[in-house]
Amino acid sequence: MTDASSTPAVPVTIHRGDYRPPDWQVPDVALDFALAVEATRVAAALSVVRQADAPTPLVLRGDGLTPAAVRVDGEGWNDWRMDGADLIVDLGERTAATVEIDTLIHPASNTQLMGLYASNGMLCTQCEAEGFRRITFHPDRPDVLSRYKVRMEGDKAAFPILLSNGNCIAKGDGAGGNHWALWEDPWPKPSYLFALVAGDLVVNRDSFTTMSGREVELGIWVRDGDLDRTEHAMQALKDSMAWDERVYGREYDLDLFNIVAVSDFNMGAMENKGLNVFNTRYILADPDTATDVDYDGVEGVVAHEYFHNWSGNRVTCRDWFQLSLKEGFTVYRDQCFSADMGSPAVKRIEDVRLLRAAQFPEDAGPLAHPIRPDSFQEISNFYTATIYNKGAEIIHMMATMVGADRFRKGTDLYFERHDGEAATCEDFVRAIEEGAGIDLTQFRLWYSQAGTPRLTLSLAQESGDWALDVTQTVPPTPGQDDKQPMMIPLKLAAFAMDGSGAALPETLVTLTGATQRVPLGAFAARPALSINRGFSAPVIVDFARADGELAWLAANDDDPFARYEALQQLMLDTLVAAVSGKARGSQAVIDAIGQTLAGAATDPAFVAEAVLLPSEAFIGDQMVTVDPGAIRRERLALQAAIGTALESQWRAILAGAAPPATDLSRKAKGGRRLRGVALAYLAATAMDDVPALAFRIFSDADGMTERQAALATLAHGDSDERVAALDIFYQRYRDNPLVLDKWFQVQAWSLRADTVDAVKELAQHPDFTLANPNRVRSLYGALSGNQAAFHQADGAGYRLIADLVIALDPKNPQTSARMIPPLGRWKRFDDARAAMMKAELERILAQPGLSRDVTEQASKSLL
Ligand code: 0A1
Ligand code: ZN
Repeated sequence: MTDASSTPAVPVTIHRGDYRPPDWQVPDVALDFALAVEATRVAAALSVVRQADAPTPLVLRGDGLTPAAVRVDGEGWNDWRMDGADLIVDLGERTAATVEIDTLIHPASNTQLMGLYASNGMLCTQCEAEGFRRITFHPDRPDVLSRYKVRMEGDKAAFPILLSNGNCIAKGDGAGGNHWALWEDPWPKPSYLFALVAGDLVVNRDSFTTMSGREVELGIWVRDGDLDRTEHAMQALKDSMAWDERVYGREYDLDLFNIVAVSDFNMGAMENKGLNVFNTRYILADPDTATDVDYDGVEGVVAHEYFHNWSGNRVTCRDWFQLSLKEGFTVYRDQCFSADMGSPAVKRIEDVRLLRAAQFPEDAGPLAHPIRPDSFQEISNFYTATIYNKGAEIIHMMATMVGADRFRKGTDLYFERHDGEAATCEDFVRAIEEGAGIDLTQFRLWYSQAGTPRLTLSLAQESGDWALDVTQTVPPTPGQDDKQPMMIPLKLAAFAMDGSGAALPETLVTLTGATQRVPLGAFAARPALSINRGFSAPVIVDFARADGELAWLAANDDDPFARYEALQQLMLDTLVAAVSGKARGSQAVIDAIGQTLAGAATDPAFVAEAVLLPSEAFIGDQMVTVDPGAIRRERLALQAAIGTALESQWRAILAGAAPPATDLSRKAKGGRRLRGVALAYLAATAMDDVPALAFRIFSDADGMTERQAALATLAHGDSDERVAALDIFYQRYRDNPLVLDKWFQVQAWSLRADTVDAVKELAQHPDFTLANPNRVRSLYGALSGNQAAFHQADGAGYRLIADLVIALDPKNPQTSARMIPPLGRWKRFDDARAAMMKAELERILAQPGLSRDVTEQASKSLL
């Protein structure tokens, strides 16, 4: 039996404009847990203080709870009632009271993984956004901040380690093989930052001395056997702590910082005060089992959660409409950190690629919403690429406009002014405005208008001088038909291609009008324009440029991001022409890639990114009606042409030895990445020796980056080596869940024509389970990211995803709802596909007892 039924499907829409400050504050919370996997008793004592002028009942939110007892100021209390899932306590004329409530919860049957749940025998919590109300009755809104004292007691053998937020202030043995611990967190916090962990864990201990000389004890807690895979996370934690001091002047504020890794987790990780809880995927890494991408993921997520201590915890959100206040800013901070730790250009390319893959489609579809939404039904559905990644771009633009020093003045003011408060996006903008000295009146539209602005550019000549004409439009999105022009910081430069050296050096132009003319200066002939350098604004640029101009920029632009963009645009133009039957030859692309490869020895990481073909999905995004089959065919054809034409260069890249897997330097990682790209280009050709070559790389690999790249390449094909490699990989890693996820994933990513059937079969594999979100994502998430497979003409891909949504919803609505958006892109496809996609959404909605999460996503996806 599962308990998802506690989430009602009645679609109630919550509006940002309806915000009212809480009637009651809760300065102190004392929790007492009698822990057991099947049933845990929770005794809560809330000190409540009335904020409203007139008597008003205390509303405590609950989800699936029944109060076993209610006491007020120590006395049994009968003046309470249930209102749906919530508890209403009438406190009469009182302005303050202590309200005690006992509840009984069932961690083992909590398959939603929200609230207190069991994972691999251990107990852990996830409270953001509204999980605390599944543990005990509470206002459970982020503008109610409390000091927490947590006592927990449980079987010492089952739960030798007992952790919560803050510091452990007492512990001891209890009766019947029990032991207990008392934790206290001195910092007032909202309930979504509460955490508790109890289990059989081992720790990697270290310490960090803060800038004011305080010693902080660090602990990363994992299951026995995983300890030797925690070192990278520990290093990332220490690097993050030092970085936040250096770059933002922010110091850690407790004597203890714990991280716990759990294998069943809906998201990446959670920033609970002093006790971060992580998906194992973002903690565990060693060269044998983790790729370089995995290593970077660990570093980035550890940093992200750590940075939340200031941007999120010390200054939290007033309400969930302000989610991007903490998430956009924190993503921006972790992006800058990772850029500083590695290659800024490569990091920017990766971030922009992710934005275009995940956020641009969201902004162009039925689920589009501003980074500060106006309404929602289920807040879990709003942990989106828009809130996170577009939110980060909005902060990035502010930082670009004012420069690093003034931006720091703005953030200093923000932290100083709002420390200990639950703030709004408006508070942040005002602090930047005042601290950095800039007028952001028009810029605020980025918070309220959804949709990706589109800039249409053309060059004009005015008596020897050149100028750029810019028109901006913001497309209509659900509920927002008419848009106003935005304030857009656009970095540009212009170069003479004639060897004269004439140039307009990098300039930051702030667009404010619907049309604008930007003077470029005198050039003897049409200059090459380097536009949106460093991706200074999250916009789409329409600008027709000749292949020669793009090739020139790809080779000569002084901004590496702009070089990358020019080559990508050249590839994209070539591919879009081919898909629309207007083939124009691949020579320009081949020459530009050939030239870029000349820099492979100096900066292999950049070169590897630059020579990658745009994804099938991104090619589709350029078309009025996406033709998945033609896109796959033409992309593979271009890949094969490049593979053949530059064969000797690809083979030269693969000829040398791979850098040792233990070498995690920028150069070594780049070298491995480029080898993976070279192998993929060769594999696209029909050259006979490629399967054997890939198998040799697979077998000789001393680490997971090379091994996975070779396996993924083989998985696309039809060779005996494919079968052998998949089998060897499975046998070797069948006991390692994170690596087994990769085994599922490479098969679901496959370019083979039978991938949908393969996924269907893999879902029956004994190692497949719906209980683990990582496993679900590794199979089904990979399939819906595989454009030609998901959009297979007979609709089998759609059916498979809809079947999954229906099967998973009763167990884990949050993870189920996250699988829906790909089905909502039906407007972008031909009528036959659109009809099948809509039919699947309707079939989902016809299920009885559907969760609020899935109901909201599926019904909005049909609009
Ligand atoms: N605040 C976390 C993300 C997060 C949100 C909801 C969760 O519930 C399952 C878990 C994590 C972050 O930004 O990392
Ligand atoms: Zn976050």
